[in-house]
Amino acid sequence: MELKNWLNTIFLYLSYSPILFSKLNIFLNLNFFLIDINKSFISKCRFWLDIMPSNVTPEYLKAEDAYKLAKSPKEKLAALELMLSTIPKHKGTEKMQLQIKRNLSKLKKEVEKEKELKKGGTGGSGATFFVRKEGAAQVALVGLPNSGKSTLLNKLTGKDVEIGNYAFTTVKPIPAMLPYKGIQIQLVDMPGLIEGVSLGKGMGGPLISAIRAVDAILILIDLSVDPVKDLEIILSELEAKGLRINKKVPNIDIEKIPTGGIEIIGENFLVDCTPQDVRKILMEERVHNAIITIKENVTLTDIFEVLDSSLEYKKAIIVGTKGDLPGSREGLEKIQNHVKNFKIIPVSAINNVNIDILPSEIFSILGIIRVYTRSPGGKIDNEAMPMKIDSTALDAAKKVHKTLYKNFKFARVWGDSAKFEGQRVGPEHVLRDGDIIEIHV
Ligand SMILES: Nc1nc2c(ncn2[C@@H]2O[C@H](COP(=O)(O)OP(=O)(O)OP(=O)(O)O)[C@@H](O)[C@H]2O)c(=O)[nH]1
Ligand SMILES: [Mg+2]
Repeated sequence: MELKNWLNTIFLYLSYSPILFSKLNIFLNLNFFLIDINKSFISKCRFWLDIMPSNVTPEYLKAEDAYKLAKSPKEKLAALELMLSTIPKHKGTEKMQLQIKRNLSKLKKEVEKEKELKKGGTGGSGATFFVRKEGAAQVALVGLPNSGKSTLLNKLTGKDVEIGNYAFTTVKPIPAMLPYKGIQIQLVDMPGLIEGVSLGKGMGGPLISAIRAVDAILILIDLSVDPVKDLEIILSELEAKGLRINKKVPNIDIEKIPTGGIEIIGENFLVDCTPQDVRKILMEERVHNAIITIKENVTLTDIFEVLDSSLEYKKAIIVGTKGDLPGSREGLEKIQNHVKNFKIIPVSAINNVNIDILPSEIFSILGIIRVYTRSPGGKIDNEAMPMKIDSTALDAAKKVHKTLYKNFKFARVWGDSAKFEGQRVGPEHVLRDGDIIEIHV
C-alpha cells in the first residue's frame, strides 16, 4: 500500500512537471515502468488529473480503460457507448458527456465512410435514391412504413403511386409535382423509415442521403397508433445522421484569419463553458487563428455544432395522418403536448380533411417568394419565379437574364413591397411574395 502511494506521488509529480519530466530520463523510464506495472491505476490518475469530474463510477472507469486499450474502431465504438451509458448524468460531467458524444459521432462517421467505400459508395443496400431536383423546391414525405405517405402524395399531386396496408409498399423515392400559385413544388414519396435506419437498417444510407438532399420535410405520423413514439424514432434517427430538424443554426460567426490567434467577441454569452473551453475545442478542430463572434446565449453544444460542417438544418412540419380512425383525436393531443417547435396539421386523406391547406403550409416552410415578371408591354408571365426570401430587384434581374442584371437601371413593382402600384425602385429594393416586377435597362 505504501509503495503504491509513493508511486502515485511520483506519477502525479511527473504529470504536473512536463519540463522536468522531459529532462530527467531516469524519471521517464520510471514512468514507462509504472505504465507497465499498473495500466489501469495510471489511467485513473490521468483521468482525474485531466478532467476531474465528480462521482464517476467504477463501471465508467472500466469503460474508459477499455476505450484506451481498444484497437479496432468497432471496439472503440463499443467502449465509448459504454462510457456514455455509465457516466453519471449531472452538471459536473456535462462537458465530459459532450466530449464523449462528439468522439462517438466522429468515430461513427469514420466507420461509415469506410463501409461506404467498401460497398462502392451507396452506403447500404447498394441502391442509390438520388432524385433530380425539379421546380421551386424539393420536399420529402418522411414517415414510418404504412403511415400514409403514398396516399397523401396521390391526393396532393394526382399521381397513382401504389398503396398497401403493409410495410414497405414503396421501395424507392417517387417524385411528383405539386402546383402552387404559379410555381411547382416537387414532393418526394420516400420509402418507410424504421428504427435503426441510421445504423444501416431498412433502406439505410441511401434513404438518409435522399432526405439530406431535400429542401424541407413533411413528417407523416399516424395519429391513431403511438404518434409520440413514432415522432421520436424519426427525429432521433435523423439527428443521429446529422440532420437537425426545425432547429436554429447557432448564432456564432467563425471568421478564420491568417494569424493572430483566437479572439472571442461576446464571451458573456457563453452559458455553460468558459472562453478557455471554446479555445480548446477550436484547437482540437485545428482552428488556430479566428475571430469568434457570439451575439446571443450559446452552449458548448452550440459551439460543437457550428464547427461540424456535416450538419444539415431542415425545416419540417408534422402531418398527422389517419385523422378519421379511432384514437386519432387522443393521438393528436398527445403529440401537440409533446412538441412545441413544430406545426402539426391533422389530416384524413380518406375523408379529404385538411388536404387543401397543405400546399400553402408546405410553401410557408420553403423560405421562398414568388415573383412574376412583366414585360414593358404589360404582359405578365403566368409562371412565377421562385426566389429566396429577401431577394432584391437586382436579384430578380439576375435570375431572368444576365444582360438585364448587367444593364439594370431601375424596375417598376406592383404588389406587397410597393408603396403604390408600379412604383419605380432601385436595385436594392426588397421584393415580397406575389410581387410583379418590370425591369428596365
Ligand atoms: N383510415 C385511413 N387510412 C389511411 C389514410 N391514409 C392512408 N391510409 C391507409 O394506410 C395504409 C398505408 O398507406 P400508404 O399510403 O401505402 O402508406 P405508406 O406510408 O406509403 O407506406 P409504405 O410505402 O409502406 O412506407 C393503406 O391501407 C391506406 O389505405 C387515412 O387518411 N385514413
Ligand atoms: Mg408508400
